[in-house]
Amino acid sequence: MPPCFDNADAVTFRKREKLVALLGRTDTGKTSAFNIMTGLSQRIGNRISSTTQQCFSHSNFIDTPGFGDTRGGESSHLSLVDFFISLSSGIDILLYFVRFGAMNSTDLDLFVDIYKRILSIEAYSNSCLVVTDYSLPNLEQINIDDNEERKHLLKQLHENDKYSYVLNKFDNRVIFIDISPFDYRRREISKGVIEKFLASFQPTKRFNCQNLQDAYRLLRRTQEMETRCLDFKTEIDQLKTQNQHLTHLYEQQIRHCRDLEESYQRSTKQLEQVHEQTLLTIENNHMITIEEMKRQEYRIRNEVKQVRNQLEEIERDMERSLTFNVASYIPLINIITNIIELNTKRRITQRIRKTLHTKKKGS
Ligand SMILES: Nc1nc2c(ncn2[C@@H]2O[C@H](COP(=O)(O)OP(=O)(O)O)[C@@H](O)[C@H]2O)c(=O)[nH]1
Ligand SMILES: [Mg+2]
Repeated sequence: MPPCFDNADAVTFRKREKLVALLGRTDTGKTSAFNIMTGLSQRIGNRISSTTQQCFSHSNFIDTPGFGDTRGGESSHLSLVDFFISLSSGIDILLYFVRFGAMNSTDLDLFVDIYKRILSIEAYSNSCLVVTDYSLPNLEQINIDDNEERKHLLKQLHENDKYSYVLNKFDNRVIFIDISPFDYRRREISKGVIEKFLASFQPTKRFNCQNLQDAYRLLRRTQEMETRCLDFKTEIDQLKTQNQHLTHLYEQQIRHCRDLEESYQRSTKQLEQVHEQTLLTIENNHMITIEEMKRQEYRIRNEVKQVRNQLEEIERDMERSLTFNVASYIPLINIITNIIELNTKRRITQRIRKTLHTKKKGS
């Protein structure tokens, strides 16, 4: 028979029957139980990941996505609560699924979280614990109330903190089933166990799904936060990529800077060397110039000396020549003097003669 409905309006249609919701962690056997109870063959999981993605109702059973399913996250919880809220008539029985021998502290945390955060503790009185994967042979006996084996097993379970906590909340309402895909008989026994329990369990009142409004708001906010977180994550990823890019650029720039610094230092060194060489050259040139000037001065001094000597020589020569001239004129002067003397003598003689002559004439 194909499913007649998979929405809340259709579920409320069958008000006279007990409305049963199957809850629990992913992979605990909810869909398997749903299938044997409804005769449908909804896809079941593979014990690695969940298959049920949204609430699915048929007859008076509601299969739900598993809590703690990382694929759906808060959005799958939100759709579950959304679905429950839309069940205006509420839910009669909540079957909470755990696997036999596999309840650990994470499962217990999840249980507490679901009842406190989503369903509210009022839901305890409408709930029953369904332990799946019960592989021991006494499947029928273990579900009979006064059976000694059941008493013994429950005692054992109570010794385990996790089971004990759940059983106490549910007033020891617990059934054990085994919906093995390979054992038709055990599946049938399991179906009978569930039917028997549903028929016998009479909760005092329906669990009012309207109480989930707060949870809904909370989940909606959580989902918004999840979305924002995802946005942030995307932004962070982008920033990371940008950062990597910038880091790469920065490293390139650093390398470039180092190269520049090295080349600057090389250039500075070269410049210093050139400067030193220039200074040396200037100094050398200066020394050479001073030497040269000294030599020139010396040479000029010598030349001056020579000239002076020459001058002195010339002077001496001149002096000498003057003396020589004078000396050389001496004979001439003597001669001239003699001449003059002679002339004088002659004139005197002539005068005397003249005088004498005159005298002679006068006499
Ligand atoms: N042997 C055994 N296998 C089970 C039982 N319940 C579930 N499984 C297997 O566990 C896997 C997950 O079951 P499913 O119904 O999809 O779990 P859901 O995620 O809670 O709906 C499937 O491979 C089932 O065949 C059980 O009681 N006994
Ligand atoms: Mg499922």
